[in-house]
Amino acid sequence: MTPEQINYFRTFGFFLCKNLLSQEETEVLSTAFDKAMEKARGGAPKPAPGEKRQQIIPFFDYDPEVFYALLDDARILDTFEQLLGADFILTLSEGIIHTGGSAWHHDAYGPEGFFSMRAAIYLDPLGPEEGCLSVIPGSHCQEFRDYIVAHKDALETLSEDMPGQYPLVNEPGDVLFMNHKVHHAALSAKPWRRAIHLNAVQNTTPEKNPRHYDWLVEFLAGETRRWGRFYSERLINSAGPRRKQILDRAIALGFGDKGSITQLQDLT
Ligand SMILES: O=C(O)CCC(=O)C(=O)O
Repeated sequence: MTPEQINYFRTFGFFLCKNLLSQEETEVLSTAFDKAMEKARGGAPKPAPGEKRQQIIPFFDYDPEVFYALLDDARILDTFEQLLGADFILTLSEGIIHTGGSAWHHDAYGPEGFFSMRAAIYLDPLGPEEGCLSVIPGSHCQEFRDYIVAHKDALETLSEDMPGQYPLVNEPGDVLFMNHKVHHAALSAKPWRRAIHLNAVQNTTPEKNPRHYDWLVEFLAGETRRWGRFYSERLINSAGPRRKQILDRAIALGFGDKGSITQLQDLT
């Protein structure tokens, strides 16, 4: 990322990298995604419009060959590193088939000066009609966020009319880097948007910042309770030095290789 792009991310809370992946790469991901999600459903048909979305976490062991490559991809890792710091921590991978839109919300909300984020790869062309993700730029900032959370259901404004919303029109190959604190929504009921998420968080120590550290440990503990073990043995054992670095800190803190196995994890 250029310094201007980093400033953009810090100011608005997101950055959409257009064409980060080639069409060929996206096609490989798309085919692997469909097979992986079908495998995760045990061959059952995908959920119908309005039914619960299919969300597989952790996801990458359903096709290590294709998906692990994302964890070793300098285009993604360099960006995480520039935004989160060189010692950032990988958390969970996700595969999602949406069955409709998403209401306005934010995800994990770290204390002031500390944050987690996602890289989202939407595999389909998506405009507002198809439910491309919309964000409220700047809503990662505490005071703005607190007003939105306190009043968003009492604004007499339809979700679709939320002021300040910015639709992130997607073409396959784009990668969205987004602070988990940013308010976001998908404002169309159109089903079957397909997304891959990679999640990551900043690192810290009790000496550097006890408040950030306590939040980090509780965040990792909460994600483990909710979704299970982050990394399979295979994901750990096949790691080169760079991937190893983004796994090691969670493991050192007592997470990452601990927790229940909730999805396919190739343990050999
Ligand atoms: O509907 C979407 O694409 C976004 C889903 C989302 O933000 C989430 O799962 O937290």
